[in-house]
Amino acid sequence: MTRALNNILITGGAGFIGSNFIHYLSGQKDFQGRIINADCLTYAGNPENLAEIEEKWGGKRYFFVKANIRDHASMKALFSKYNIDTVIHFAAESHVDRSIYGPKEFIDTNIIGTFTLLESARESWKERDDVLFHHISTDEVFGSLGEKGAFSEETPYRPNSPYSASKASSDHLVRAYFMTYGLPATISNCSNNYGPYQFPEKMIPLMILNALEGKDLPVYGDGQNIRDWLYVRDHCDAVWTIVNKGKKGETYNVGGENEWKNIDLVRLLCRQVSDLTGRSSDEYTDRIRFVKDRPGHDRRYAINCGKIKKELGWKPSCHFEQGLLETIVWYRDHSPWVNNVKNGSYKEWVEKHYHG
Ligand code: NAD
Ligand code: TDX
Repeated sequence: MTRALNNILITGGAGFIGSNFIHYLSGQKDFQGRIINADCLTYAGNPENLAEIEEKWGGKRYFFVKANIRDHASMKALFSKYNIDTVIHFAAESHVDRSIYGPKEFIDTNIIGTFTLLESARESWKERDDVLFHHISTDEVFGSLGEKGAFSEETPYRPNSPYSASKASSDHLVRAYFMTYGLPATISNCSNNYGPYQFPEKMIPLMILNALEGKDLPVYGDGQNIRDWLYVRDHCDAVWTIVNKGKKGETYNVGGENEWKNIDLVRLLCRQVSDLTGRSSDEYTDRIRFVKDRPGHDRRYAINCGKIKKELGWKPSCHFEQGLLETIVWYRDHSPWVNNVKNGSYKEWVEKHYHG
């Protein structure tokens, strides 16, 4: 049975990866359908990221709907109004530090929200099998690695933060809906993303902006924690590959094969910023500060993405130093976006465009 792929519901499409995905999808010649972006616009949601898409396709092939995935009636109405045949579920509370200081939103959105969306899909799709629910998840569900090895699809779940526990729970729900109700579903567990439109609470954009603004660069603990970085466009490509070719009921690990100790990454970033500004690299590295560690800070993540490479033919393609440099240049050249995000005035843009 081929997949319909005519009316794609993207949840959380105004966030970092979701908006990159919508940009990516709008450039795919094999896609001629409609995109419905449902996002409740938390602090992390900024539909200004999609101003060009709105301009080009708004009301024709692109529809923004301000809606909460926890609201069953709104979700059901969306499925019916737009005849949704594919869900790509990005919406989540995504920042680990926030989950430590306020876990409730993470439980509500990541667990209850995913459950509500699954129920809406099940009720709307009934026995259809030309549909797909693709759930976006994280490598953090697997916990922390020692010095060697990498997470595979078979690695047992051992989440350590409220964020990763809530994502683990949502993964289990998606799997259960496939096993119990036969809901056509796939899951991807991806490593750390970086690139344009990332909210500047996450490490890479935070370090870029602090460096450009002459502020301190706060590295947690001893800076020896390791993350596997993936350019966001490569992630989008992996998601689209799975949505087109992934086998229902399967999970796919997605990673950059690109491990960096935090401190080494920050030093590389200092060198690249210094090349761009012409100031000495020491001016930036002198601003590195080792600060109090994150509680429960996972030591190392690394992804074995052999399955998606072998079975679906995807692989990461962006070279890290190039991707990082492009990201620095993007933040440097988008100061209105940065200012709007930092002072919250993009909310006025939202009011004007969607409530005015
Ligand atoms: P983000 O925080 O930038 O964006 C999340 C979006 O979801 C925002 O637009 C927000 O308004 C929306 N949202 C939140 N709660 C909602 C709700 N209840 N109803 C409707 N919309 C809601 O997140 P991101 O970094 O783009 O991450 C997207 C997905 O990818 C998440 O599921 C995250 O767990 C996963 N992921 C992220 C990374 C990463 O490095 N950022 C890596 C692996 C997996
Ligand atoms: O100021 C900082 N200093 C610092 O040393 C910040 C914000 C982070 N860090 C460290 C903590 C991590 O080891 O940098 C690393 C990356 O931190 P984050 O950008 O907060 O990402 P992480 O916690 O690894 O989680 C991210 O990747 C997996 C996303 O936020 C998650 O949504 C995704 O699931």
